[in-house]
Amino acid sequence: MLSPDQVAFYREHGYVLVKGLLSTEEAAAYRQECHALITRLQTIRDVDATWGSARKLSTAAVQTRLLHCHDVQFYAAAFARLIVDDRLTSAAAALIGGPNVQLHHTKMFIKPPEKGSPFPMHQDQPYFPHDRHSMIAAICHFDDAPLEKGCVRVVPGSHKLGPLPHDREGGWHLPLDRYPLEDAVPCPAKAGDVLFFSYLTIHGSGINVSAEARTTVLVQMRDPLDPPSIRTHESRGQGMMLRGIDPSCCTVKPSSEAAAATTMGGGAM
Ligand SMILES: O=C(O)CCC(=O)C(=O)O
Repeated sequence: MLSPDQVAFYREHGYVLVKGLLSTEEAAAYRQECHALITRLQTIRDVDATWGSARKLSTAAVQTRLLHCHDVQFYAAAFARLIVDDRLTSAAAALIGGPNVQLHHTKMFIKPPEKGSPFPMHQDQPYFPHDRHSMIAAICHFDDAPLEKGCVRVVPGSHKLGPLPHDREGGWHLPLDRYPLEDAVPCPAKAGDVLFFSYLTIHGSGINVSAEARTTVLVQMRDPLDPPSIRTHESRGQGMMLRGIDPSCCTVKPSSEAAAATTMGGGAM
């Protein structure tokens, strides 16, 4: 469980880095799962997810890469255990501010050594807007992420600005000249640390120029009573309850469409 100080820090700054949420042994085991998964996937498809806009942040002549997989819990059971881990979901519940935590999606990122792609500064909100802005991300670190590995950077307090206009080209991002990565606060992390932040918190990350990969899984979660404002970014597994219950299934009289979705295990997207 998070301390009241950690929750207060999150409310004020829009993020909180929870040290040692996982043990170093657990982090090492998840790291192995991630690298084994990407090795399997690379044999069948292109796994690079570098944003078009990120290319503009690369100063080196070398083309950066970002190895990626969405919804990792469908690929290895270890990740299914991670997303219902009581330590993760109790922290998420404290930050969301209710007893219930619902999955939106997960994504694994491996920033390869020496050329791991950056993320331009952005809010996550434009990707999947929700009415009440309860959405949070938890970035689980499976190896150390110092500054030179392209650790996540945040703009403290930016969650209070509400949704900001973003450029859409090359991935939703804030204007590169007005939001330089270097101006944001770096959040260097150790293996086992988890960085939580609001989907309104401006964040990004630099290039991994170190000799080691940076390995993370991001879990995006919300209050089940916070409906999506538009139908977008839907994915397999969305709506799964990670903690508590989904009260929305019993609060409205189901229309025939909603009843059909419930029967198919669809639930709220
Ligand atoms: O993992 C990172 O460095 C940042 C990820 C991120 O910003 C995102 O997925 O929205």
